[in-house]
Amino acid sequence: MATNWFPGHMAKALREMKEMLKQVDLVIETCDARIPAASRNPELVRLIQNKPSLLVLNKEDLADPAVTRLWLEQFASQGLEALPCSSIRRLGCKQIVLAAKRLTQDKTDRALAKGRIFRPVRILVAGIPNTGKSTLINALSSRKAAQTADKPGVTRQLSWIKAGPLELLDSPGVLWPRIDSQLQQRHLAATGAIKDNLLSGEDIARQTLEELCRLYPDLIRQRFRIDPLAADLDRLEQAAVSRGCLMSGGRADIERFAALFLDELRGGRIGRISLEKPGAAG
Ligand SMILES: Nc1nc2c(ncn2[C@@H]2O[C@H](COP(=O)(O)OP(=O)(O)O)[C@@H](O)[C@H]2O)c(=O)[nH]1
Ligand SMILES: [Mg+2]
Repeated sequence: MATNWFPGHMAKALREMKEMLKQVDLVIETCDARIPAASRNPELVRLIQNKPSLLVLNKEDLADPAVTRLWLEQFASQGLEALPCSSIRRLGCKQIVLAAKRLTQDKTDRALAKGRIFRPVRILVAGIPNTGKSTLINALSSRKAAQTADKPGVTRQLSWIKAGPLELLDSPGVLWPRIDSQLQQRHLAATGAIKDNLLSGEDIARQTLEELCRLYPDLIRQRFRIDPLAADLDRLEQAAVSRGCLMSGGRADIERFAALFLDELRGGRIGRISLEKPGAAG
């Protein structure tokens, strides 16, 4: 069911974004701090490579802080400006404003030298769906100017929003036509960046639970009361039974539990979890 993978509005958004780049001083690229590899669109990265840019690792409140630190070190070593942020809690916003001003200082100074009056720093906020672009804009502008939603595909129009010294352009999330890595594809689905119906919810849940049993056994043991390290078990079924997610007759209701598990994961209720570490193969 790959019908919605690269819908027409995303292709159109990329084209429009290319046009908008001429008008902006800086691009803020948002990614999901839990999956900083899978949640960056290589086509967008290519599109903005010659523009000053700032990578925001958003939803930092849901990610493992130790792993986020590793990512920040890795991006710094690559000469890429990156900052952590929890736009929903408005944490990290001041640093973003300061970085945005610093990264565009040359341009501002040149404009002033030419005798131009003050002009706000113009910023395009771009990234894949559901990485919190609209929430970040609202946090930076201290009001609910941009529409947000816990599902991809809500922001469809490009529109400017004033935020003190900044002018922010919200944009629709853009995916790319081919995601080669199945692992990254699953990470995108598990965190809610792509619509669930692209992959089976049960498969995503089962594989992600397996992954979490390896990465965060203690969190899984605490939350689902199963043995995360026992061999040869369907842990999804075990966790469903342990949670009391049963059908009449007493068998595990795996479909219902898979949805519940993904909901808890996406909402951060299992704990602060990062699915990707720097350097790991995708
Ligand atoms: N926990 C957490 N959730 C966030 C954060 N930023 C955004 N969200 C949530 O992620 C979902 C998508 O946000 P939205 O701003 O609409 O994403 P967009 O598609 O990139 O514009 C919404 O449910 C937001 O409440 C954050 O920093 N932390
Ligand atoms: Mg949006």
